[in-house]
Amino acid sequence: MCGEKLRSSTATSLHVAAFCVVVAATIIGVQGSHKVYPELQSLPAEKVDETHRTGYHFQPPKHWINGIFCPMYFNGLYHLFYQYNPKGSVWGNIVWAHSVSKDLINWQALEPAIEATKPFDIKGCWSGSATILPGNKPVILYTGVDKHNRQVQDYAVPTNLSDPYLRSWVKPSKGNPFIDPDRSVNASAFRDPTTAWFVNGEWHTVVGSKRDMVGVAYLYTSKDFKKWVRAKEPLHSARGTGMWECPDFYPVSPTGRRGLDTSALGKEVKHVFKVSLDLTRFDYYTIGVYDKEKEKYVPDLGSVDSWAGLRYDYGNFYASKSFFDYKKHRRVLWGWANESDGEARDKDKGWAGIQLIPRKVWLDPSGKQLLQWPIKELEMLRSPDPRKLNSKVLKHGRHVEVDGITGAQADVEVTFSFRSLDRAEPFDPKWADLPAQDVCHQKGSTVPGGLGPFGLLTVASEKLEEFTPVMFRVFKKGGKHVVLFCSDATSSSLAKGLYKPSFAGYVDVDVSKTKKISLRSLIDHSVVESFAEGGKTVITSRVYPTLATGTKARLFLFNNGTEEIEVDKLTAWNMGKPVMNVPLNKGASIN
Ligand code: DQQ
Repeated sequence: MCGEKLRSSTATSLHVAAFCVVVAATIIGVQGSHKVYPELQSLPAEKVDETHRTGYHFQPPKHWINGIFCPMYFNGLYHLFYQYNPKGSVWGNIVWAHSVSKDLINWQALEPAIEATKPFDIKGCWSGSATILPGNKPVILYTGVDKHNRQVQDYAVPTNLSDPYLRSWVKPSKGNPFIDPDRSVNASAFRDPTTAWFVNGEWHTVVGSKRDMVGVAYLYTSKDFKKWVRAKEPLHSARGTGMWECPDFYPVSPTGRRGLDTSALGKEVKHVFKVSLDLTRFDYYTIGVYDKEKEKYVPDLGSVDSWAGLRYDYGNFYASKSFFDYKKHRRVLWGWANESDGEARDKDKGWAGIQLIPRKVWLDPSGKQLLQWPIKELEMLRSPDPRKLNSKVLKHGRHVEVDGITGAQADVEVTFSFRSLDRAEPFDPKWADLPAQDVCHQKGSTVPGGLGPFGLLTVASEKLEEFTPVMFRVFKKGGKHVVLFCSDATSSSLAKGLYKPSFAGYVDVDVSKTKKISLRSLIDHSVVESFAEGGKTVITSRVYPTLATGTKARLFLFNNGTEEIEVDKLTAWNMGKPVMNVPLNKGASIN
């Protein structure tokens, strides 16, 4: 994929976009958005290298995974369907793998739900979504690639609705494909139907596409969920953004944290529209209003489509999908993190790709952004005896080890405070047009500052030859302050040839009022997922330490700014290992 080409680059998103346009036009063998390695895609793993495998993130026992594509809650169980290569550790031979869980943390694996077997999906069964129809009937909408290499939209239904695990799915010949791209649609860029919603007496779904460089969400409607008609106008489109993969469209409540069913409407309800931009390989969203009469989505003023806009995660996070959890009345978001170590290493490791921890998502009281937080169920993996620190002062240039915990598999919550903002460095006006990532690259953890950099050094080796700082740095800009949040993989590994980006985003918080900032990091061997200020800004990094592995990985606190920082409160838990994709044999019951 284009992202992989850029693994060793620190290019800005815009540079990424320009680069990818050129590359995408010239590479032969790009299937959808994934680069194809014909010599590797059907090479089964001889062994599975455990060094960087995760302890509590979702992974199958081996081989390639990409994307989430279909989480759902049905009759007391959570189902996850994901794109999986049963034959190798790079993209290819994709099937819809299927796992079930009672709690979104412990998973058991079933047989694949969908494989490429029919004329309407013979060259691929790609991503899609689930909808629960009236009468409690789940249906999967997915993209099939037909024998002419056209992307068409297909459906599948469970063969036996009384099977609690929905092990077996059928793709009826009657009615498939249910959407055929007409001539005005680019049939090689037409995929990933969304969860359908019901309004004005009709079902609605959106399919991601592009027209030249215009990203498009084509809208289709149906009265009976069988015959679908394209609406005159797309639900939404935006110039210069290229292919829109995995669109997601859902309502959010203007107040509170409760999630809404995808069909929920109401005067006050806002909508979120997310796309996975193939050009940059990041997920972007806007917040806006769904005009059900005009069948249009209109982002709020200031909510920007494209890479100038908001991201769920300012790190390695793509092809995400949300679902409404009927059990807990929340909206849950899942993202996929690919590897950043290169396909040759993926082949040697025998695996590639992880699913990130599911996040509850809701609208920030400002109405201008979303908030995200790891689902509560994750806490069942926390050790009963956490390491705690209170009122610990971090002087300039100091780092302090948080001992007594496993630095490779932990959950850490910490609040930092400071007395004054006087020492905050000035924000260089030249940075205004740069992505935060580039500022973080210039102002790394070892570059001394005023108010910051301070934070955690995660997955660190004893003598700090390897470490991944998750940190804050506060700047003065006009009469205000700007908080930069970084998860910087630059020093994460002594290994050569890795992509080690200085991922970063800004946090919309007025620290002059609170003089405090909070952080939570989920550390799991080769992944660090970090949530700043209650989930206002989130960053995921993939890391491949050579020294800081397993029991050798450590965790430190640090401050490299002249302003003294106090660790008000830190709690760090070792994390346990859930049941991860142990097969659920026929006749057996889920644990
Ligand atoms: N991967 C799928 C596509 C989707 C892309 C194919 C996202 O359906 O657009 O495996 O990475």
